[in-house]
Amino acid sequence: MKACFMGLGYIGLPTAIIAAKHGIKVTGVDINPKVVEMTNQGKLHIIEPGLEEILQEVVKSGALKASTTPEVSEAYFMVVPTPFKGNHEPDISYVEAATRAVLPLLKEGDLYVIESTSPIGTTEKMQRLIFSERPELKDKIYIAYCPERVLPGNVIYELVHNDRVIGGINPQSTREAIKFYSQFVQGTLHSTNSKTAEMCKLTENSSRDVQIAFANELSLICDKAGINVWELINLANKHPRVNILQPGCGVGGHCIAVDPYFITAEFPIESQIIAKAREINNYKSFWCAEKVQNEMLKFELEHHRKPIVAMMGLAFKPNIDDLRESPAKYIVTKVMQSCNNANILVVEPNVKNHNVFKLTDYNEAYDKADIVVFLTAHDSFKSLPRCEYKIVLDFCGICK
Ligand code: SAJ
Repeated sequence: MKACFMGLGYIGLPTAIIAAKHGIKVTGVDINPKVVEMTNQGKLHIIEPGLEEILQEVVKSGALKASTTPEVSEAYFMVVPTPFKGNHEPDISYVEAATRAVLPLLKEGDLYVIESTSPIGTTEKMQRLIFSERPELKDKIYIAYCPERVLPGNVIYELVHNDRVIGGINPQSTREAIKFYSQFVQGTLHSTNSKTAEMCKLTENSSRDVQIAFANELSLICDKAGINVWELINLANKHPRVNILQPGCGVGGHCIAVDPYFITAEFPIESQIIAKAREINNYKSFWCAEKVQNEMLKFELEHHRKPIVAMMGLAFKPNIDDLRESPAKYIVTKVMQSCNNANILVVEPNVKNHNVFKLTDYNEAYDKADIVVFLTAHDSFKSLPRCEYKIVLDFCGICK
């Protein structure tokens, strides 16, 4: 079988590679010629442990080929970004552009699947677009939505073992899509309709956002009440039906901090909790930055000199090098702006160089600092010695 993956990003590329590894002849398409060139050379342009070896294998065997234009196939997958516009309105223009690119190639019996996180009704919208341009294909091709669920860093395992939700525009489409994914997915493939599958993806990430907001709200209350929030959550979680997540310096990445807006934009009256959770999680980053600034001011008043501050972590979550939409990066930027970059040591052990921040080794920064601010709970920070002379602001539970 031949399949065409439109988009070779964090999800499209790994999925294309795993599909190719399982005997599917894959064309991976990206508008960025550099990505195409690297992929054809067997080089990963994203960071994902273990994936480059498999890429080299499938490129060498001819199972995967990258291109800037799609090729005639039997199945087409839209795995392109769906960002939001200025007012948090979802932007599905990449999905539409990818769909238009494959439109002329579609023929009877083909499968068309959207994997990109999408607002409710996107699959039906693309169905209308396809049939308005190619009316002869009506009821002759299969159209479905199947969201990805993988966690960066564990993609190879999760692509194969996670359950998936597959929603067609009709039962035949769902069946055909299930047939395709069963070639490499060992998890259960759950069938539904396209709107439910779209909402399911948004629900999963909004649910996590709401749960993190609860933990972040507790951290604000505990800060005022003089209670250690980590101890509190640990104790509350001893209840058999309580399972609170961890507070942090805000919610980052391009999924959890984005997808809830796809619901709130369309259902502003109904989605009160979802909207509030977004607000709380955004506010937490602002609050952390203020807290650092206040501590710096206090230090200066007491010691008649400016403090040296170590900002520990830039990545959006522990043990990765991904800085996109990172609350830690936001806090570091805000603090640096407030003091003209003076005496701020920025640490990110998973990144070698950064074009904006001059990075300092974490041991060195910790040694030199008067104030240590833990922003991302990287494992490497956990082995730092405890020093009672330092002021420590722990926003991510390193010292818990
Ligand atoms: N975070 C906390 N406290 C926690 C857990 C996470 O503050 O207890 C923060 C992290 O530090 C980070 C943000 O939340 O800033 C998001 O991290 P994450 O690990 O929760 O999620 P992502 O964005 O890496 O991946 C999520 C996953 N979705 C769910 O767990 C419901 C993943 O399965 C999805 O495939 C992915 O979004 C996606 O692509 O949608």
